[in-house]
Amino acid sequence: MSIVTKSIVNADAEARYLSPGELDRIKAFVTTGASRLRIAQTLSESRERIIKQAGDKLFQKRPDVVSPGGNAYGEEMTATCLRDMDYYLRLVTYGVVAGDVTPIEEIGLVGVREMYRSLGTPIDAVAESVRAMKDVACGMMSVEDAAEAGSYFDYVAGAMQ
Ligand SMILES: CCC1=C(C)/C(=C/C2=NC(=C\c3[nH]c(/C=C4\NC(=O)[C@H](C)[C@H]4CC)c(C)c3CCC(=O)O)/C(CCC(=O)O)=C2C)NC1=O
Repeated sequence: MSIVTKSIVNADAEARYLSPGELDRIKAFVTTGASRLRIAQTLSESRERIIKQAGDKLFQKRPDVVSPGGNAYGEEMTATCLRDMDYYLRLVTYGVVAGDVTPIEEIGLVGVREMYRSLGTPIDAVAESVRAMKDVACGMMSVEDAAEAGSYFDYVAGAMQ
């Protein structure tokens, strides 16, 4: 839910007007709108490049995951790993557009530790892949946009610590 919808739901539950604090937060959301849409556009348009380059960085840093016995070893498993990175990049774009981490949390982070544990996937390496995507993606943006985008990647990687 975006901050606009969330504020309206909360205010209406109490049959009241939006509070000054809520209006301030909505103002900040509207003011940052153009920048958030620009970021989401960059991430969407460059998704293949971001995932390819970040994947290369990850496998350089963590050769164990693509070595025999590693969780992403073999063409099919490596492709599944890159697919998971694509999932997280997509979720980051949802968060950026909504100005809210809730969609990322609900779609991709609830129960994620247990899931990766049962798959035998080293979650610290998944977090590393998210940080690598952050580095590649933020390198394509202005300093301001990179700071905004970076916070969502940090949120995902942080939830995997
Ligand atoms: C949109 C929300 C969502 C997420 C997040 C998601 C993740 C997800 N990743 C999976 C597997 C996997 N995920 C990985 C990923 C990796 N292995 C590594 O060593 C690397 C560190 C890492 C890549 C960065 C791999 C290799 C598998 C396959 C594991 C297996 O089948 O043994 C699976 C098991 C089912 C399948 O293979 O598709 C799920 C559900 N699915 C979803 O619907």
